[in-house]
Amino acid sequence: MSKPLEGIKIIDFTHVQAGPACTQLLAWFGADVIKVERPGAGDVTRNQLRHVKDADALYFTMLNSNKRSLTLDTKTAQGKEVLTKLIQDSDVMVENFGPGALDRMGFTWEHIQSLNPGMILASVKGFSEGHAYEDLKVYENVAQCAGGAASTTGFWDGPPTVSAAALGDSNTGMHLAIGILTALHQKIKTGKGQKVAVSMQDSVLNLCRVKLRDQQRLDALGYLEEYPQYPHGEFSDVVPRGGNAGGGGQPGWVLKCKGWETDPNAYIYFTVQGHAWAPICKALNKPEWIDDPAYNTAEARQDKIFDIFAFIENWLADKTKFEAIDILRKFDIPCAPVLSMKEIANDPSLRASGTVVEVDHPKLGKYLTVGSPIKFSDVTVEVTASPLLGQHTNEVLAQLGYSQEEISAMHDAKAV
Ligand code: CAO
Repeated sequence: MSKPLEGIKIIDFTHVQAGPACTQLLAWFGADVIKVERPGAGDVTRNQLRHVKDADALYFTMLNSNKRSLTLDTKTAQGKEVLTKLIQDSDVMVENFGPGALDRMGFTWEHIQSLNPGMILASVKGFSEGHAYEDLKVYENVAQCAGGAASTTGFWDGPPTVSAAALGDSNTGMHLAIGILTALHQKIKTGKGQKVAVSMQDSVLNLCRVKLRDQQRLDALGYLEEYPQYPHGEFSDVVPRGGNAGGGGQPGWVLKCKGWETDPNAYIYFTVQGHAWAPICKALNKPEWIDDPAYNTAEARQDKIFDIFAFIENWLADKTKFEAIDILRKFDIPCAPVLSMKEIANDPSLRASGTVVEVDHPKLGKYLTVGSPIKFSDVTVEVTASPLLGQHTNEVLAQLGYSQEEISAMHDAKAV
């Protein structure tokens, strides 16, 4: 069966994580993604944190599956000529170079449009065009700090904290993918391409939307009732770090289970969802709390929520996280075990759903990667190995119409 994006040609001029995460997604869904890399070097992540000598690092293989690799020195005249042909022959070009790099290479948006009016140019930058910091180069944690995530993550008595989730990188790539698909859809109607730009700061902030909500509530009220600082602690004039609080209006916390003294992940997340109060009391064997006015509303529970969590931890003391969830799930309580990466890697459900997949790589051997988190009823996503550096150079050049002699000359001139 053909894939949904089959026939869409994408020049993948991306590196590190933000751009490659976007183009990998499009490649899974069938686009022909040609990764353009500098001859001899390639994407810097091919070499970063290698654990097998002479084999591409997992950082690269896990972000570049299902693509083809073309080496091209786009600063040489021949390289520019090949890139020009590629632009004329493609639907989308994705890039996440430092600010101004594409212009310095000679491929301004105006020039790209003149070469191919249908071209969609999709860019990731740290900050949006016109922003006071638009000239800055940006990596993941920088974006988390600039987008409001770090200031609102962590505990109130600790420093701003970055998340392990790639809110700045892969998250921005996912935003860009949505932008590209939207532009492709518009092109069906107008026949025209356009520029799609996503900044890492904006993408982080988009996920921190509820914290901007909280800032406005704090400005108006002087307190935030769902934060651990309420009612006993102090609020300043900025949204505080709330530790492991729910943030969405349902109080919750990470609670210790049996074995927490030695296992750093022997915890569950427990949510005291308002309308689940009666089942929670039943599960905890505390029926007298169900109708007790000191407990039976969210407002009444607020000033003793940490006493309630302490009571639940006491209940959890002789149960592993998995035993606890097996009991709590019968009462419809929103909760989950804190899973370690090792548990996730070996989780049979994640393997069965194709979310964790094993891939065979010619040099690296078998490795695990995260497959498509998006599931379709009519599309099967197969994850194939990432390309070796320049693996498809000759093939792509031949498809662009170059003869074997011309291709050999380009190799000799080190343009590819
Ligand atoms: N042939 C010839 N030159 C090439 C090339 C090729 N195939 N591919 C890249 N280059 C050149 C660029 O043209 C650029 O040259 P100039 O600076 O001389 O004009 C040069 O390589 C460096 O590119 P860069 O600025 O993108 O790379 P960097 O390592 O200095 O910075 C990064 C990396 C990620 C900080 C920067 O690219 C950036 O800020 N990108 C935008 C934000 C982003 O995506 N960050 C997330 C990365 S994931 O954590």
